[in-house]
Amino acid sequence: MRIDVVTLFPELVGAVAQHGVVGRAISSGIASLQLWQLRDFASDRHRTVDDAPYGGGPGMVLKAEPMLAAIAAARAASDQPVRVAYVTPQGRRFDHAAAQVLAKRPRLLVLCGRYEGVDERALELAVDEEWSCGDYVLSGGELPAMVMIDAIVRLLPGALGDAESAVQDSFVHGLLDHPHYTRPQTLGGQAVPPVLIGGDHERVRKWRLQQALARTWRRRPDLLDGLNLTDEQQRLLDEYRTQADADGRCPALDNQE
Ligand code: 9WO
Repeated sequence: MRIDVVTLFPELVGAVAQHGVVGRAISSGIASLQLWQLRDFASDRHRTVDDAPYGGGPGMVLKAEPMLAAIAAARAASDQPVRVAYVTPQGRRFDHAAAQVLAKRPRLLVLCGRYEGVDERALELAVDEEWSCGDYVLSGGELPAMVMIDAIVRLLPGALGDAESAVQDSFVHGLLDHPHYTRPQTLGGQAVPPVLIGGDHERVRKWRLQQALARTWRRRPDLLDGLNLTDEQQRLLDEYRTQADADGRCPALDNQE
């Protein structure tokens, strides 16, 4: 997969390609990341990319022409067609399902805004889709672009080793992850759940699945609404809820507001 990013801070976005799973995927050729400095597409000798907003008010707006020129250059750098994505709180929520859809494409071109945003006419002319990583305002689109790149690239075939791929399974369920433990066996008076010590892989699998269901039910019941639980999952969740009713509250698993 080829990913192009238009940004005023290519070194910031490039950091995602220098570490860990994404770093390895890019050095091994599974993905490539091409960064386009928006300022290189300014046409005046001061390399101006922003201007005051029509209608007044504070801050600056990124000019349309440099953005459109950068998009044209990035688009033309490969023969394959590409969809242009803008990262903005006004976009569709970028979640794991969206990452799976985008990971099937051969190319993606991401635009990062700064200041108060991009001239709306550039977005209307060139943008095919808008993505939001969450309901907050940042100082620019670079961090959400990096979030998308990380989530997408790790899904590409061969990006994860066997051990890491197994971890992926819990998200494929659409559930929150189960808890994890490593040595020592007791810490601060807290023992590792005994089922994890016994070596019964089937009991471990069921316990982890039940923990994932319990956490999702406690913390993100909205995620369960979108799922069709298997008979086994429904049974494990019912069993947990029956026990939870008997035991009373479980603050550690509750949503912290
Ligand atoms: C600024 C602003 C000020 C008052 C009220 C609402 C406001 N929205 C913005 C705004 O969206 N500024 C953007 C900053 C301009 C373009 C890039 N910026 C950005 C992208 N901030 N946050 C994102 C973003 C993108 C994707 N997912 C989450 C946040």
